[in-house]
Amino acid sequence: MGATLTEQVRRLLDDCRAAGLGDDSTERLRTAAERLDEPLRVAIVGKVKAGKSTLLNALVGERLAPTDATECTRIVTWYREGMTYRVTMTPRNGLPRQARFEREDGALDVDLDGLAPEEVLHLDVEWPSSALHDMTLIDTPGLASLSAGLSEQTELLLVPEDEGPGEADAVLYLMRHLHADDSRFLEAFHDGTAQGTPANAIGVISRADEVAPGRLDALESAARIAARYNADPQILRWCQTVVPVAGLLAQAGTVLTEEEFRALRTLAESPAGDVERMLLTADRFLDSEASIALTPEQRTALSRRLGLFGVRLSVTLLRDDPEMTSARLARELASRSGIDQLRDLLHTQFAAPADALKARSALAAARAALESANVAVPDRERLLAEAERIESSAHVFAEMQLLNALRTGAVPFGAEEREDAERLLGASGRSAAQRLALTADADPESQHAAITAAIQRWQQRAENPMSSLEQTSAARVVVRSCEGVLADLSAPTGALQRS
Ligand SMILES: Nc1nc2c(ncn2[C@@H]2O[C@H](COP(=O)(O)OP(=O)(O)OP(=O)(O)O)[C@@H](O)[C@H]2O)c(=O)[nH]1
Ligand SMILES: [Mg+2]
Repeated sequence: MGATLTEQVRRLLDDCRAAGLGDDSTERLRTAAERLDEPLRVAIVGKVKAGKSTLLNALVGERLAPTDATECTRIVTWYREGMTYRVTMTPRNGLPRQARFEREDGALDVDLDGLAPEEVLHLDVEWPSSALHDMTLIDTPGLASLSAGLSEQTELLLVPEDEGPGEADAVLYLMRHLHADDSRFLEAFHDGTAQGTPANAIGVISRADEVAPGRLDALESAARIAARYNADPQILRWCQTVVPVAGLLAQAGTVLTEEEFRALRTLAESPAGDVERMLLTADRFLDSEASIALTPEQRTALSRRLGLFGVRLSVTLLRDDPEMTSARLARELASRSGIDQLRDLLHTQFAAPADALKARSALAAARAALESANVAVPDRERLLAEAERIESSAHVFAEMQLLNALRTGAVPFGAEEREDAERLLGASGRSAAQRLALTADADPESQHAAITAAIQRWQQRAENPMSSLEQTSAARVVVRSCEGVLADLSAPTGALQRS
């Protein structure tokens, strides 16, 4: 078997370093090589108060990122798996240094040692957490508004300097309000960058429980809105899919305490009429004089922890099932929050093709270093050609590129063909069953039949004299993806997953 994509890219980076492209490049190439061994980096971005830090906590499974208006929410903060609990602060001027921190109700409270948030480039949190094993998560300061643009540090994450890779391999875009300017909001991140393609971005309708205020079916409304987004070419230009997530509910689901559970039970057992009235608005819930055995402090805590929707939902669930335990309630909240679906997506869309996404970032680094190098460097042309060769020979890049082209409408197919192509290219997951829209336990014969039919279908599309040049070459890429799936299905172990 030939060298894997990662091996080829690693060799290219080594060769570039050996070619002596200059001091700046050496450092960048070294960083790029190290990145190949690291977990995938996923940045969470969105407007101010979109729910970024809350979602990060829900993904990690513990309260960690501060969610209130502490100064640390204004600093880009990396959360990565570590052997020990440690926070490193990189000041704008000066060397990185270890920072002291406390945990306030779970959330980290980092001592900036007298520096203002603006004077800190980023914080780096190392945390022993299996959730961070495959993915480093990066919390970013909220965008004040569309026109204000990205903060300098968020920009570095997403928008590469001189054509190199951004520091993040993939992005979650949180959108809270469903305004007409949503797609422009997404566009703002992508402003002319090669990195900003749908292959590495997922859109999230965050704070989904607030989509239909006061309604227990808010999450269904949010799901309908997400479905509309998923059919909107303007949105799909920028992210491969949009899902609704109620981060606060998901976070509550991971850290519901016995005390909170008891308070919710008290509410569920109080006179229904009183409870309904007090749950109409947040203000009423906090101020109500109703004779319910919860102190104002307890109500404040509940509403902060679960939101009004979460309280209402919990009360309903507890009333419906008097046997409900704290653990089951927590699971119920988490499963309704949409976080599992997002986790699955992160896995199929980011973690499974992580090597490809990282290789893509590394190739961008190599190319940037080569292009900015002195033209007199003897090996420059040869290495540029090698970068080109790796890029064009790795089918996974062709798949990503075609997915992007389909999304941006650069290759005009009808809706049905486009969906078929996207699925076969791995847009809904990279396993054979997912590409073929079969259930995971589909027997080998049906998989075989489905893939053979797909090959035939797309072969014909490629050979159809009515197909345009773009359509023909797109169809060839799809055929090649299908052939790869067929090869895996026919392999003796049968279970090799293509990457
Ligand atoms: N109802 C509801 N509230 C949420 C949800 N997610 C976050 N919030 C609340 O929204 C506020 C902001 O949440 P954060 O997670 O700090 O949002 P952020 O995007 O990190 O905010 P900045 O970093 O300040 O831009 C907090 O009061 C959260 O409790 C959600 O899913 N539902
Ligand atoms: Mg935040």
